[in-house]
Amino acid sequence: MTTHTGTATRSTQDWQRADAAHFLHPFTDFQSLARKGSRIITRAEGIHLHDSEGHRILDAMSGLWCVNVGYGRQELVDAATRQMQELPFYNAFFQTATPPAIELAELLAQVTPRQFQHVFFAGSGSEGNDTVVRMVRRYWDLLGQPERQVIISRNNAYHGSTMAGASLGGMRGMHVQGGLPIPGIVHIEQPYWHALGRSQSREAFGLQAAGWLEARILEIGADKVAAFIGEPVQGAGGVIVPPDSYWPEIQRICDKYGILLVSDEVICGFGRTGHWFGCERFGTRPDLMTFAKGVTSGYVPLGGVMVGERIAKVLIEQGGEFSHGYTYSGHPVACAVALANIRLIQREGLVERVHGDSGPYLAQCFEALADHPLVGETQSCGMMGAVLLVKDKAGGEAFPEALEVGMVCRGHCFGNGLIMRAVGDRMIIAPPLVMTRAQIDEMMALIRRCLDLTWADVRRNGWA
Ligand code: PXG
Repeated sequence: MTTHTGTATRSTQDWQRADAAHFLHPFTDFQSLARKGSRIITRAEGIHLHDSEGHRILDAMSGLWCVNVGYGRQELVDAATRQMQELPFYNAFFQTATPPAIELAELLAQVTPRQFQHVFFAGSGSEGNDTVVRMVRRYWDLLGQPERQVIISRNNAYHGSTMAGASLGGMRGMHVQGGLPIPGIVHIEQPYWHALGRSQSREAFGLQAAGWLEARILEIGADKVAAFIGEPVQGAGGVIVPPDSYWPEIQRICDKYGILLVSDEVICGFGRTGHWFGCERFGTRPDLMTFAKGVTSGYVPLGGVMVGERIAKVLIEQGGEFSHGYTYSGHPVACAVALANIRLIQREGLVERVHGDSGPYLAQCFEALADHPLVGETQSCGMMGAVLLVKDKAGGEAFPEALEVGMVCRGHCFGNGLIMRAVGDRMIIAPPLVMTRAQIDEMMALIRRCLDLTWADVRRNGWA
């Protein structure tokens, strides 16, 4: 089939040939992809993608956890067009600023929790987290405590792919490539009840998992610890929703030792959890908040860090120059799109909709999957959900990793017009926040069909 796009008219095979010849994809086994050929996504509207073979696909991952307002929103296109015509770029380095960057800073101060009145702009979530590392160390330096260097994170966290982002993340496969983590970053175990705490109640396990932070602080020495960072709900790690007891206890421990709390809201921010930010869902008062993705609904790249007044005051009043920043910090087109996107979220009441309607409905649908013979656990939070595929439903025993049952299921999703991600054997979704109940029904029917097909494979192969 031949596809016409904005740039060219070529056949799928032709796209795939050129792709394999020149394009090194992120997080990809290049040889394996070249053998199979990429799926070429050519256009999208609402919650659906179209590929170069004419398939229509329900995008239950919002692109990559980011297209929160759905595809094809004219308001965002218009905002970008107007800004490109008026002023496509100017920097914010040499005591200059542009109206969209200022206005976005002002609007972010309004929609984020009260302690945030300042923002540092970056181009992505990874750059945001690099900013976090430099900023917390700078903060403690300015306070005369330069020995406070250590940042504590968690196993199976994802905080990006730059040197600092990948170091903060708790993915071993990333650490072994490039000599990571960088010095001064350590990890504690994650609050994953099904894997680590099933002998106790969820709430008791939440307290135990938070206690691992206190134990590590005492081991290192509180006077050496700068900050703790975590995603309210671990996204790329498999949509792991922590017990409700976890975050308040983490906050108590950070307060007790005077340690900064960083909430990585790259996925959870801008309504994903049914609150503007995940910290509001789980009851923490972070000092720093990383954002990206949903701030522009992915239409253009933008990230950054909300800086709490505790830190902003020190940086501003005691600081001198903070030697950090990016060419695209406060990019006017990105900021103009973010402004249009946030105003659209406000106008359509998307956060309230996820909180009061679509989130609870999705939760109900996910709970209903628990009766499926393959399913060991279901979790959801706002417009995010996970289904854990297990070998033994009664005992919760996992499939051997080598069987890659999650990938088998993902294959059926691909074949049935559904984008759902597999993280090991956790099948996860994070659909656009604009999804209606009828569209949730459409998605759930596809998910159930793919689970049935996977179950049939499992039975046929004698895996359970
Ligand atoms: N923090 C969190 C919590 C993220 O999820 C980043 C930081 C980094 O953002 P950038 O914009 O630098 O990519 C992320 C990104 C996946 C997947 O496989 C998830 C992300 C990125 C790529 C793949 O689920 N999250």
